[in-house]
Amino acid sequence: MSTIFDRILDGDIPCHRVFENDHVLAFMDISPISAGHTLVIPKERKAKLHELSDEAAAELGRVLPRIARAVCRVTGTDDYNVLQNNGRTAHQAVFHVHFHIIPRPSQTVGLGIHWEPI
Ligand code: IU
Repeated sequence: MSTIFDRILDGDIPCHRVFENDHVLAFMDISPISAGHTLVIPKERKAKLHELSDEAAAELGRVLPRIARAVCRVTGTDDYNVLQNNGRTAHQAVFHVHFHIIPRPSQTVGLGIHWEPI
C-alpha cells in the first residue's frame, strides 16, 4: 500500500528535510506535538517495524541517536520522547515505518505556550 511518505520519498510532496542518507530520511512532522517534532523513516517501504530487513533496521538504529542529538541541539532541550506506532489499533496513521522524536522542553505545553507556575 502506498502512503504519503512514499510521495515524500519520491519528491512528489515537499517536506522540511533535516537528515538524509541512502537508507533513512528525517523531516519535520507536519502537525508537531512540540517545536522540533521530527519523523525518522527508513527508505525501505514497510508498514511495521517487524517487517523491516535487518539492514534497514540497523541503519535506523545507527542514525536515530545522531538525529536525536541534532533535535536536542536545535530545540535546546535534552528531554524527548521516541514514539513508534505499529498498526491501526496502536494509533498508526501513516502505514510506513516511522519514529517520532518529540522534544519535551520544560514548562511547555503544546507549541510555544509557556506556562508559569500557578
Ligand atoms: P502515526 O504514528 O502514524 O500516528 O503518526 C503519523 C505522523 O505523520 C503524524 O504525527 C502526522 O502529523 C505526520 N504526518 C506528516 O508529517 N506529514 C503528512 O503529510 C502526514 C502526516 I498525512
